[in-house]
Amino acid sequence: SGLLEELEEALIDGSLQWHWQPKIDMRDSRVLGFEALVRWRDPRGNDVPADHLIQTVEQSPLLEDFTYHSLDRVLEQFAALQGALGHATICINISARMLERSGFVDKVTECIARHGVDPLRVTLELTETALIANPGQAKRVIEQLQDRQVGLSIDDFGAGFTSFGYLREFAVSEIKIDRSYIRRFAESRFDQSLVNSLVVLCESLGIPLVAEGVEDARTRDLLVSLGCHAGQGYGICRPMPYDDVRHWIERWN
Ligand code: G
Ligand code: G
Ligand code: MN
Ligand code: NA
Repeated sequence: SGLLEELEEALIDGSLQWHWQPKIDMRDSRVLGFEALVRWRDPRGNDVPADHLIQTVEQSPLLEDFTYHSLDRVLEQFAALQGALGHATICINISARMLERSGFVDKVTECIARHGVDPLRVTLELTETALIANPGQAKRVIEQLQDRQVGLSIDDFGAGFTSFGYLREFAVSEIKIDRSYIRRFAESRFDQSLVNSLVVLCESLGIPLVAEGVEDARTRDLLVSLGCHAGQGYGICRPMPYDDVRHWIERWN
């Protein structure tokens, strides 16, 4: 398709951008880290929705090139900002299919090292459906990533047919509750109960829990009162162009 050819070009000309969205401790607003989210304006000047872009890439032979390009770009930018970032970490979304590709862990580690970044400050975000598709393979790769001190976040937790079993199987370093549970949070007893249970579960397992899609102060306060302290969302800060991050940190602190 035309989109693929243009994307192939974008991997060379550097026109793909990553916006950064902060994740904070909602009790004191301390910055915990950032999630990198791809943004792309095609050659005709139209913004291509990220979900469409990712779906197209995932079904194409470009997936590997795109993934290593994204790691390279985001880690390069993270390294350049390290002095201003304190202890903040970087979360990079990775398509689950990448777990099946040979050399994935080596290439990730190599890229982190090449940019002089501490692997403890890098987290890969995967959706749970990925892990369920091929649990044996996923487990091996995740263990290797853990050995190399790279974090693993389960994105959109609860969005699919969640099996809690893999929390037992996989060394997970963060769980992100799917936005759908946070959206009607203030009105929904069910969603509050679910988050409450996840808080208890994650505390006893020692896994940090993050609420995504926090859009207003009421939701934020309620999450904190239920013990969910880490949050991300438009009500805290929208994803911003990389070039704005340094200035944003200075003003936020
Ligand atoms: O930023 P936005 O909400 O439009 O993102 C839409 C979807 O695209 C989300 O599911 C998000 O996880 C995914 N996504 C955004 N950036 C990246 C990226 O760099 N790599 C991968 N694999 N997925 C991404
Ligand atoms: O699938 P994933 O969780 O990676 O998707 C992240 C997407 O969610 C990004 O496209 C980002 O732009 C979007 N996002 C971030 N904060 C909010 C929010 O508060 N509300 C909504 N609706 N989307 C958000
Ligand atoms: Mn994500
Ligand atoms: Na998510």
